[in-house]
Amino acid sequence: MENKAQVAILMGSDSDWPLVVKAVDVLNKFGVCTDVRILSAHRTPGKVREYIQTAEENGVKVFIGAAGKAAHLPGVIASLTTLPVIGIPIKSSATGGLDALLSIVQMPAGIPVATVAIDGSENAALLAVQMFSVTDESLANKLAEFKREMNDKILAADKELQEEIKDI
Ligand code: RP5
Repeated sequence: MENKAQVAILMGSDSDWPLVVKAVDVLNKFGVCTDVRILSAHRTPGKVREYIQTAEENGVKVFIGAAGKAAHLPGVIASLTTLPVIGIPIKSSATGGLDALLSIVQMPAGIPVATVAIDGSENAALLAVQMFSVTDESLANKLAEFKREMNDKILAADKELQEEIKDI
């Protein structure tokens, strides 16, 4: 396990990585350390159980689980820990990711999984950052700056649009 990882990210298959890497990028940008593993609720159930226990012992505070199809990984992680779990439904089949979304979001009472949009890796990472920012002022400041930048970007795009359409 990566030393001092605060967030453990598990994905069910290497085919999920092109989406999951976006979450890793966001967490890196905010200086949040990650441990990233390919472990499957269905194909390597024993290893998932073992990993969750080790991750907790090593100080991980938030889990992110990414999976497609019958996406049980985030729910299984949540069944094995009391730490917050964020699920990313991955679009990987004929149903456009709806299968994964419903598999992740429809958790039974008592075992919550915070579910982001289909392929919503960036938001999963930002949600984890927000959780840490509750007790970390420097992260809270970075998030505020991130939001200011988004705000400015949209306003700049709007200004440009107004210029473009004024003579139509
Ligand atoms: C899930 O099934 C994985 O998370 C992946 O999104 C999907 C397809 O897996 P592969 O067949 O590409 O390994 O378990």
